[in-house]
Amino acid sequence: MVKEIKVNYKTKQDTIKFSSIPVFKYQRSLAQEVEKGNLTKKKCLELLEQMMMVRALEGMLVEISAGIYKPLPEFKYVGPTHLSIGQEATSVGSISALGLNDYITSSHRGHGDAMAKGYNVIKAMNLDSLRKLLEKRKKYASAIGESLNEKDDRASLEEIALKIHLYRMISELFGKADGYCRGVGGGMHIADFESGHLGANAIVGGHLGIACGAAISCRYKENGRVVLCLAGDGAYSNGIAHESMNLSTMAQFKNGLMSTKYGAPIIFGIINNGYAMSGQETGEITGIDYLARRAAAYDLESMHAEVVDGMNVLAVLDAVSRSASLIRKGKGPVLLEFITYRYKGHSLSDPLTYRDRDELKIWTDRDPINIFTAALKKVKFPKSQGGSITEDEIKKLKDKVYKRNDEMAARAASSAPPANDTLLSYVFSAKEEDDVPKKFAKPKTLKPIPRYRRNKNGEINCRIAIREALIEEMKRDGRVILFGEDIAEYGGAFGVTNELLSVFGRDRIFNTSISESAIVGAAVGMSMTDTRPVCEIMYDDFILQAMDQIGNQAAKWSYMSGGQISVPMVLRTTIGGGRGYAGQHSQSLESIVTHMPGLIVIAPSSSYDAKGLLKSAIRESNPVIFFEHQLMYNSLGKVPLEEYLVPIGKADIKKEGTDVTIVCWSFTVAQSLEAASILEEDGISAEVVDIRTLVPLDINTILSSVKKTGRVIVTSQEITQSGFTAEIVSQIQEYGFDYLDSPILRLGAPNGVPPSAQNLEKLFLPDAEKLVKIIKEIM
Ligand SMILES: Cc1ncc(C[n+]2csc(CCOP(=O)(O)OP(=O)(O)O)c2C)c(N)n1
Repeated sequence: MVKEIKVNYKTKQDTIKFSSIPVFKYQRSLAQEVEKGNLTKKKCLELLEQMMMVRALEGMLVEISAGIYKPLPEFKYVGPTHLSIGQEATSVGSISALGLNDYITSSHRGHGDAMAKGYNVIKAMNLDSLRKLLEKRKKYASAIGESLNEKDDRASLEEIALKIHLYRMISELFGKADGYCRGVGGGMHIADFESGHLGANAIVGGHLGIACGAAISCRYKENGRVVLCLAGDGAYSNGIAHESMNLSTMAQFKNGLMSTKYGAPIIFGIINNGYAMSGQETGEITGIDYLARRAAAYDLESMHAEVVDGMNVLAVLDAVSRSASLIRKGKGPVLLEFITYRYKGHSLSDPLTYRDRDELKIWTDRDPINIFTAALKKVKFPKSQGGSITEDEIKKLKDKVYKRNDEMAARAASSAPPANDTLLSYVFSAKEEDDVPKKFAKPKTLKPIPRYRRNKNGEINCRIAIREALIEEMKRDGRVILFGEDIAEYGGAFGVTNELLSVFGRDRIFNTSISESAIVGAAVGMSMTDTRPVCEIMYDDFILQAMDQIGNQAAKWSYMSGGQISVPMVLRTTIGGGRGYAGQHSQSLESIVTHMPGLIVIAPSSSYDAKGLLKSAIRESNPVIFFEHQLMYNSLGKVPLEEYLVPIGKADIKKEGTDVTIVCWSFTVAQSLEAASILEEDGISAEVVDIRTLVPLDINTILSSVKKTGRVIVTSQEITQSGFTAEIVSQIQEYGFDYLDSPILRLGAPNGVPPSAQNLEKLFLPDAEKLVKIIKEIM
């Protein structure tokens, strides 16, 4: 397909202009807001209460760490202490501007974000939903000594819900089973998916790709939701931040290339507290004064960026409210830089030698809670709202907040830790395949679905088999969305996705920037928000660029969330050598991902398996890494016209034999079959076990074969050092030692780098002849 846009520049002299970025635009007073009717007394007290709740929670951690927290004098807190004291206005102001169904992502310093998200969801729910929520959370109500009563009014229900929220937050920090993530995530990964909190991330910047994916999901589903992505100033220098901002601002979202002109609905919020850990954003580790300047690099509207006074809850509320309404008109993304400060160090073990008291004083004089409290005391609220706020009212609110915190801390401290037998419970999601929701069950196509003719033997090549799997699943489920580098018009580096753009349109299959991290991160965020992304990374050599997103995000979120969510995404990529592409385009890096619990790893060897396994992978609830061998795309194999699935985790005996077992996967299956027929001529009967799925490994099929033959060789194109072959060898010797008549062998590539020269590449890679030679030595 020819692109809609012609590449052409008029060579006329000009200068590039950037749209300006307002700095501290908000200058209104609380009195003005109240007078205009923008803020009620109730809303103001809610803002204050939230800020106090964050301060109380974090103050508790300070005191516990110092052993002076009165309600729990003996309690030993073990865990991180990244406190946001001083930054409360940013968390509270920004999240209070969101709607009930909007999403947030947060960072290692995210207590305030989690507190505010839960709080605002409770406040925004209608009474019926609140009752339903509490019904669901009944066991937590009884854990804190509360019982639900039909006669409870809204205020009492809200109070119980807030207590439960706090109890579950503190329980998570204390490593207790009642925590939001059942105690396995801890404070740095706290998440409440039910309330739209898509998780805090301890990888600095790690969640920006996830937020971008969540926004792409919302955009695709046209659900009007906004994603607020909060991260520190340090995070915004990380590669994933740049990739995510670039991916989110891609012109195709807004210029009509896709069916709706709607910018990705995301607010990137920079919580600029002056320091990364100790590195200073301004004057030291970046070259700019305001990080908001960076927005000018990403789209022509400078992402509607603003610098906002992050110590003033009203300024934050105002900026995020305006941004959210811009976004809901399709004008996103937005970048906001909140200027704030953390009063404590990076953590409580930070000796704070890098800043002085004078600097701290400048910022403590601007304490967000004190400033807002002072303003509240001065302002005249209408009588209908209960009149002015008295000193006594504020004191009562503070007492209530601190008492509630103390009580919930005591409850959390004495609650049960997670049971030992849950140690590995949530590594993989046990979620069954879900029914396709009605809305997505019969997606429209732009033209009829192509049918691929078989040859007279009923064969198609592997490329077409994979394409058929994609087509069938895209047709079955409108939530299946494909994206990656050059997969639209170009069809991907190997032509697998050819034709799909003309059938499904750009909403369902789109090109991305060359941003491996953000591609995978977006897939994680999309899958967390109920779409079914299939992303493509051209060569598996490039997955090294995305390792955080694969290993720390995709693989871990089911576990870190305590099983709250699954991450149903597929990452397709290619492996293998034989084309002279050398060190950075022909590796077989299976073991890199098999080392990461939480990922399913598949490497089919035939057209039939590739199609059936990919379809299963797309319906799977866990993240799947799907390895396609570059040399397999043109190989023919029988594929029925009728629909079928190949189960994940089942090995397949490709040839039966009695004298020796060859365990293999992907391209080495064909080589093993070739070796088996050569051996046959010498009277050696080899059984070829194609594992098909590396994780979970069907060790039982391997062991049954070894039991029969007594001899085994494991082969793949990986280099031998620390490869997945070693894992299989180890499991055979662990569980099948008694069956063995000779040592277990392996054949991989030697421990070097794939060469380009053909003679060397041939020497480097395993083949049938090498297999035959090594097998004969043990017969
Ligand atoms: C990828 C990564 N690199 C380094 C760290 C160690 N680390 C934890 S927090 C932090 C500073 C982060 O700064 P910023 O994003 O400004 O957030 P702040 O801590 O100031 O809230 C560093 C370097 C990490 N957790 N992740």
